Amino acid sequence: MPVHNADIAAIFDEIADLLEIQGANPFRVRAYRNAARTVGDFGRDLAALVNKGQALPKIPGVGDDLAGKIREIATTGRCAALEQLHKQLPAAVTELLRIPGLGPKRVKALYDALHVDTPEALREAAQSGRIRDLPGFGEKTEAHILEALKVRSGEARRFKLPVAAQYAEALVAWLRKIKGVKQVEIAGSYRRRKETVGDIDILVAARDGGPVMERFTAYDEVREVLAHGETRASVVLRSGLQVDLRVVEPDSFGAALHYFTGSKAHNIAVRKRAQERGLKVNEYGVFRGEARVAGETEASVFEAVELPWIPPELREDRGEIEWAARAPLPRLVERGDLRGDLHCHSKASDGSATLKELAEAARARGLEYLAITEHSQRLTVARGLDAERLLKQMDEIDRLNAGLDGITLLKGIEVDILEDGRLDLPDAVLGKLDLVVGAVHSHFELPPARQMKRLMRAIDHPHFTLLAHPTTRQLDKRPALELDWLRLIRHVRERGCFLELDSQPDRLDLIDIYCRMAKEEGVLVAVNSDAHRVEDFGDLDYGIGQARRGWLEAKDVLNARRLAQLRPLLERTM
Ligand code: DGT
Ligand code: CA
Ligand code: CA
Repeated sequence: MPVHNADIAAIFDEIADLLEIQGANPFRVRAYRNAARTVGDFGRDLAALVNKGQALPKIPGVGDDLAGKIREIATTGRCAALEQLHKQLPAAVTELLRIPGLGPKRVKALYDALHVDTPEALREAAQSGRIRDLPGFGEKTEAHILEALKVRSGEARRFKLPVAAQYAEALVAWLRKIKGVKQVEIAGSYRRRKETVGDIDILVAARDGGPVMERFTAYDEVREVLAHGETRASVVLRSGLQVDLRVVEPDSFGAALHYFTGSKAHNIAVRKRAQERGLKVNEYGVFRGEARVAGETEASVFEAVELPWIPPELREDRGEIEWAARAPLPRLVERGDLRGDLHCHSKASDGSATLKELAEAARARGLEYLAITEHSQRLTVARGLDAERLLKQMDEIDRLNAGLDGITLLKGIEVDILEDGRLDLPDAVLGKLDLVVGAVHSHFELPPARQMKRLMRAIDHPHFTLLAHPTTRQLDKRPALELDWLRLIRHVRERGCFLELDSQPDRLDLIDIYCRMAKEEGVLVAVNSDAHRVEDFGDLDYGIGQARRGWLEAKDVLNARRLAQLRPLLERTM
């Protein structure tokens, strides 16, 4: 591991923090702090110099002692003086220092007043409300500490969208029934359709917050009330999902909705834009001096900063503000734009429905075509099809299509991409299909260069059409493949192929940022259900959410084409 100047600076900073907590000589503390700053900003790589055997240059404020420590860190990556301090101070102190917003002064105050010397003791102190009463601390800091401890212990669970939806929608329905409640919306990452949410943020418009708070904290799913104030409360539901609730005056609802929808980065950028116009934005409204100029609706907030309303899925500060300021935003794809679905499984492999049941369910969901794409022979656990069974299924599809009204079944396969990039069925049979969906289901751990070669080779296959769940990520289970995605996407375009956005809520793959890359490179994305049961067509809503986060419009989506427009696109010409 190479040691950077920033690493040396971080060690000096931590030494300064720990010395300060110990009550060491302030000059010594300052010497470390100053050295941290100078080294952090120093123009040349100090570790590289040391490791090449060269003498350290003269650094202002760094005497012999500190220069020795720089050499030690540069060669070993460690610092005995820091390790000594770690031994002298309880582990909780180091833990506390890592919490953003807690500097050495506040850590020292916590340590002196509460004598917490383990992370458990610290958590216990926060949970029993002993931190909020210390001078200079409050409920907010206390909650912050608890949250940070959870993150550090890996306890902070994120919930997938459908799970969060299940709890949140029921709670919202219940809140809507409270007398005096004018509006209820879920804000936060949930509204931005992020694939997982850390907690649920609910916003209520009402003149009187009291009754709302009473009802909310008395909801029978509540396991623990973390905070209960006049206009805000936080609870943990039995499922472990945290819910933050805010009650605002109806006049402020739009401003509050904007604020709590976030993302934080987006909010900061909007606030900056307001400042440039002599305005102030917060959760209560937009203000010029004392005068409120907007806030009742979200659109009024955007208008005040000379922007059109920006869809929540775009609010990640990924250029949406700059874009909206100079040109109309894309009209993001909607579920109703989808004409078909190019990926599903029947009983023939690992699905639970017949072809006919799938066709009828897809038609009931407003689709006009559906590609049947069973697994291929290699995937024996999923009863993958060999050439013979696939040919038989193609005949069955012909027979079914003759009798079906309002929907057409397409002949496809989700063929395994083998370790070396070959496809798991003979070319002769692949050539007879309407489309070939290729997927990686094994050997996720190949070195990136080999993985890339494997995928490129598969895409080069003359019958290849669509790369299924391209990054292969599964939330909580498997990380995305680390590849040069720009290069791969360009290869897909050169070969006249397409990428899939698999709508299963634990995949949502293609990931938003690569959707946008595909759009910019002119590669169409198919938003598919990957249904294994008739109910799974409902997952298309989640796929659409991710597609919108990736800035996709209907024109960027392969299966937003009518069947007649789709057919020529499926013909490989390159
Ligand atoms: P999550 O819950 O981790 O999935 O993500 P969010 O985005 O729902 O974040 P959360 O629940 O912490 O806060 C909800 C929104 O409130 C967030 O998206 C923006 C706003 N917000 C929270 N803290 C701050 C802050 O310190 N500054 C600003 N400008 N906005 C904040
Ligand atoms: Ca949230
Ligand atoms: Ca929250």
